[in-house]
Amino acid sequence: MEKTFVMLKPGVLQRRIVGEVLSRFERKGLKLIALKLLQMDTAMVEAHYAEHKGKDFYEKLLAYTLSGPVVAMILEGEDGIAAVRRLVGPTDTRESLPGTIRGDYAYRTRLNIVHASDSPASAAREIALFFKPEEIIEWEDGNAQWY
Ligand code: FUP
Repeated sequence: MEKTFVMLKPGVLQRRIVGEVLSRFERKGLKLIALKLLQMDTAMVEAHYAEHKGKDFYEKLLAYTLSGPVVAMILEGEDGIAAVRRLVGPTDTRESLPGTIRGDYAYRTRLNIVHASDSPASAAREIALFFKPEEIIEWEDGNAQWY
């Protein structure tokens, strides 16, 4: 089982589609083990997007991410990181096909609706940035016995 971090960006709250987007992950069968609504501050957004510092889209990405609350979560599943990235679709919204979350809900790359960890190292870093260990609840999956 692999844990991955997902963040619904401020546009999801603005559009009142938190439930819809969250249900995409649930319906696929991923297990939700941590969830919170939060308003990030500049230091936290800078830490989260440190790899993009200096790029032409960085300042706008920061401003957008700070523009309202986000919903942060940890999802768990077999090959969870890749499974979630497949559901989310490519970063560039011109390439994200209908059926993926970005393909269905996002027109612009800058406003691409969700963030999802892209590697085990990013998942570990992002989970630690957003959640304390006691906020993660490892509940029993009743379907696991049938895998
Ligand atoms: P992802 O891992 O799919 O979230 O993508 P990146 O980490 O490469 O990019 C993070 C965010 O930067 C994207 F969600 C949107 C923004 N971005 C742009 O605005 N323009 C770009 O060309 C690339 C990324």
